[in-house]
Amino acid sequence: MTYELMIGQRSYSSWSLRGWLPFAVWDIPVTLRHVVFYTDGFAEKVSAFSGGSTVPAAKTPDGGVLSDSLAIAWHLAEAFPEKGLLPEAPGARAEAMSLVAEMHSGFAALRGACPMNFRTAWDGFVPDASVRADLARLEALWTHALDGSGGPFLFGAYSLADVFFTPVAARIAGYGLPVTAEARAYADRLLALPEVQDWRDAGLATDTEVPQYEIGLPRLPFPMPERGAPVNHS
Ligand SMILES: N[C@@H](CCC(=O)N[C@@H](CS)C(=O)NCC(=O)O)C(=O)O
Repeated sequence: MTYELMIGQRSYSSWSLRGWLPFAVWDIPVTLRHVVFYTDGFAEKVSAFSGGSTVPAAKTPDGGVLSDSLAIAWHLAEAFPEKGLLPEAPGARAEAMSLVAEMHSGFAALRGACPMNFRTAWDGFVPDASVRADLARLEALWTHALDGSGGPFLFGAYSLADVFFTPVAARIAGYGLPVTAEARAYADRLLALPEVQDWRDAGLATDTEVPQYEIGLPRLPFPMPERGAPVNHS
């Protein structure tokens, strides 16, 4: 038995991406189950799988049910301590956990105004004051972590903190959000990961356009950076 993971459309489901990336990056076998937003049966399928109403949701090999991306992340970090999903040093580990938690509970304005959409970029998006405040907080968190670790990821080696900010990187790219050159470069490093490129490619190949994600601005090609090197786990 392996893990089972239920996800929505890869082009749009930011929380599904957060749930799936740890399995992909740290090479944890998983069987995917797919559901499609805005179609009949979505709620019933999710409920039958996890008892909840949102994706991602996962089942552990021994039948434990995880109905939230944060629970999936904490569980995998605990179940595979040797894989280093979180930094080892206690201070860095605490800060990484704090960033994951803040991403999970916060940035509501940014998430609301800029739904993740890997299929297109938008021309002329103007963030309002609440989105700009979220971006300022994001830059403060990223600068503190990257300056402290020296990069290339928030805590040096790739961790769950990077996983949780990957959908934000997609928003920065897709909406052309005004961030510092350092923040944009970090966002592009997240999007360059082979696993993220695979996720987007699979979404482009299998998803259909969801009209609810249309925001009424002219479209541009999504500025996906070139495929980068795999994460170094040593
Ligand atoms: N807190 C949840 C949020 C998950 C969430 O909102 N997922 C969205 C997809 S990205 C969803 O399933 N929406 C369907 C719905 O709300 O009916 C988590 O982190 O897992």
